[in-house]
Amino acid sequence: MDDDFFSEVAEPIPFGGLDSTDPLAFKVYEPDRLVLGKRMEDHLRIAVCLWHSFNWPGSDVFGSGTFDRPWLDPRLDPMIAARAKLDAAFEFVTKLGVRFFCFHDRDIAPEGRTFAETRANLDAMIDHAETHMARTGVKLLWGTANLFSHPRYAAGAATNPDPEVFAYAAAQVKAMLEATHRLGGANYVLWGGREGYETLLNTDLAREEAQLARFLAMVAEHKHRIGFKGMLLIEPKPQEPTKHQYDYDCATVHGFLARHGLAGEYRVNIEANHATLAGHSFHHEVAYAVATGIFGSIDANRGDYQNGWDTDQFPNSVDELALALYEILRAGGLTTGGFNFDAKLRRQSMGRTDLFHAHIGGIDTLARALLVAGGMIERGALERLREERYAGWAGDLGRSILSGEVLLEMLAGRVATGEIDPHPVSGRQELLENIVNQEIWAADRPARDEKAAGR
Ligand code: XUL
Ligand code: CO
Repeated sequence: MDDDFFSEVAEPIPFGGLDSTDPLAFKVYEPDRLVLGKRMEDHLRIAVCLWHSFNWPGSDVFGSGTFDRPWLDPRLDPMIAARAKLDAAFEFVTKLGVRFFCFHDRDIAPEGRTFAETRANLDAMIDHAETHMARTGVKLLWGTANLFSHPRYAAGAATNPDPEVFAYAAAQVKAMLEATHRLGGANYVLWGGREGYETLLNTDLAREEAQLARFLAMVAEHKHRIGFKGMLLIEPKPQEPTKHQYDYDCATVHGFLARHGLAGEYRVNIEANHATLAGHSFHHEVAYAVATGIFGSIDANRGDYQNGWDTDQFPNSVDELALALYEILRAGGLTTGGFNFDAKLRRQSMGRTDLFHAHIGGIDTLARALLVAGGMIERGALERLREERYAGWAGDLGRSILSGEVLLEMLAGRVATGEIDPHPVSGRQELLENIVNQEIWAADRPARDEKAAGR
């Protein structure tokens, strides 16, 4: 097999600017460009995922793989194929010029006939990944274990009715958590692949919740035992593959963590399309996680508003990403997290170069959204209007209510005398939306022009 999988693409993808006609150049993303005093690359911490981009052949439930991926040829020896896949992925990531990648254990190492053989495959491939990382400087945003593809996990992993499956999943997560630690991963992700149910008729909800809590407590304990300093992240999703997934959305995960004393141990990896499948906006999920202190990282893939399933498309809406980025920047920006493209090409995008087009478009969309969000923060109009809206809570009445000094009876007395007599005020939603749109239409405008205009 050839060892140059992307020979059509120059290294690394250059910045061409908005007037560029080169499809293999970034139009907006300039890693060194400063936004709010920080480099774009450091703001966004972009990652390529191995699962969808290198491990998936372009199959769907109605048809087989369509993609030109020589490393996925089923006639190859599984370990030779695994090495070629990782070589291709590192060639891609370095040519794209991003700093991070993400993977499941099964994305890089095939399952063996026994657990010991599977472990040996993983160890050999982690060695191979370590060599590539040392050579290229590419870092691991997160590692995770695939606890959903093998038939043993058909009824869930931690929430399986059979404790032996729980134990098997525990062994698999232990291995992958240690591998992530060894590679210096910034986070470890737990997406509850099949932690949910198909029918309540055979499901004991209370028991399964207790099992999941026990599992997550064991993972946190092991993290501390081995000295892994990265963040543990749960990835909410409401359904698919199961009819109902327990980690439904950020609020559900937050309540679960609080109920089981795990609140300090886990944060969330929010996937844009999972938010919309849960009936929320991506903006809502990010804002909720920030407000409750559990925001961790992002899987940036979007859905299609026409479909009710996880289409996992590369992001292309500046409007939607800008609102999410605004919340992230307001909260001080990403720490251990990043923007991972857990996204799939469409099945007809068969060529290897299509992977570049998809990532270049997604990264440019993110970069443009970052400029918009940075402008919203810099000009501060939205924040000022929000603060004005709550100004009463900084006054005597607001403070005395929140401090617990006043009782229902005392408030009722002041209302009865007419001393307290509220007058509704405008929420000014359309004004706020106009401010956001103005930023979107003028994202490249430097802040000083704005100041000169006296806004
Ligand atoms: C599935 C999904 C996964 C997780 C990692 O919908 O998003 O790729 O991100 O297991
Ligand atoms: Co994901």
